[in-house]
Amino acid sequence: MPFPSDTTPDTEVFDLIDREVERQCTGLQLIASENFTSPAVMKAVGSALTNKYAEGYPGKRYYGGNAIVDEIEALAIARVKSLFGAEHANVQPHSGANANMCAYQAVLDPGDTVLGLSLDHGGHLTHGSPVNVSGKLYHFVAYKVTPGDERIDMEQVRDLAIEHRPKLIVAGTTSYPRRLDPEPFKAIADEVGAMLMFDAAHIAGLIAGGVAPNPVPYADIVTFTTHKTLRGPRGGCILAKAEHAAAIDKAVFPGWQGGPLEHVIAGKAVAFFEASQPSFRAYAGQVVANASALAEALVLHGFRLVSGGTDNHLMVVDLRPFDADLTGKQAQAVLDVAGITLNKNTIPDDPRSPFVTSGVRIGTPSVTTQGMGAAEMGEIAGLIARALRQRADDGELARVRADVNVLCSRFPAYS
Ligand code: DSN
Repeated sequence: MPFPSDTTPDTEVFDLIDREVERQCTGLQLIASENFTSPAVMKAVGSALTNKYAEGYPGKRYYGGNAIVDEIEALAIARVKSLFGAEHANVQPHSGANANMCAYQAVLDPGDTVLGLSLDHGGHLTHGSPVNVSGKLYHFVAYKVTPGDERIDMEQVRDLAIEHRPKLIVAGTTSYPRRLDPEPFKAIADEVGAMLMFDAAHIAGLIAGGVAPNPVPYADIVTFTTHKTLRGPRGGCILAKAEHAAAIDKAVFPGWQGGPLEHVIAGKAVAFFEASQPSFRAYAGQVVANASALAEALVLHGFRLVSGGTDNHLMVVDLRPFDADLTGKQAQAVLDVAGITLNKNTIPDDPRSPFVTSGVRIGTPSVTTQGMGAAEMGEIAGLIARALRQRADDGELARVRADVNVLCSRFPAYS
């Protein structure tokens, strides 16, 4: 039987997709957690694998017809274990948040004590925010960055660990611009008899590319998303020491999830292959170099950077020295008009609410995928400063928008 859309194409949805592709390709994508995934990854995600139910794991499924799907999932598992040097991998989590909750379920009981980085100091909702299920199910104690250098306060982590004796310490960030070293976390975890979980969502691609330290040798469990610096499809992944393998797999299925998204798992397998290629190391290095270049250029335009700069793919910009009246919310809206997409972000101890904020977060994974380099980072800083300084002038915002178009047309994300 023909499909209805064979004769009556769904122009409504596909016109919207075309418009979104145009938005992505004609504007600057500076959200630190986004990227342009490859056509090969998108081909896998758009494949007939979406038709298949495969509850269970390779060789142990609850449905028939999974011989090929088993090979695909086994390939994804083998590739990611090899990429990060892990003993065990589960590639089924639908997202980073799911991966984290599954990891907790695998090794914690409700009410157990856990240390995690405070959300407004660069942590994640699933690191114990009171509005998230992680904060409701477990007794999270938050550590912070220091008021002085705005870097994670390892003395405080140790003091809190000694005081609260957590069962698990979570290292990991979503808006932290500095190198996250797993070794000192492991030393503290060992000192208090805690397990260590490392949430590498943001930096998985930097780790795979050899420009950030690999937490796998140190952590009991490493979780990450596959769509940020790693440049794969939207999804999550868990790596673990062999001793946690059975508990992790049980927590993912049947604990938290039902049928795995095998089309996305195929996309993950493609992304793991791509991340193992020499060119990906060059990419990861350029992401970091571009972030440094952009950070330096922003400082020259009068912005203050949280912690004074960046070691990774992102920076958090305190807008107040540039313009005391400018909020992160306004900056995000103004820059949207100018074709520059980024997100408002709290700065440590932000006096404004998380919905308003005094800062923005900027990342370089997407523009680096497009092939931009240090010269373009200088241009981008100038465009951001121009738009924000003259935000009341619609004509100037339109001129910035036109300049953004020209810049992006020189670096097409997709041919
Ligand atoms: N939404 C992700 C980010 O932007 O960092 C975290 O989940």
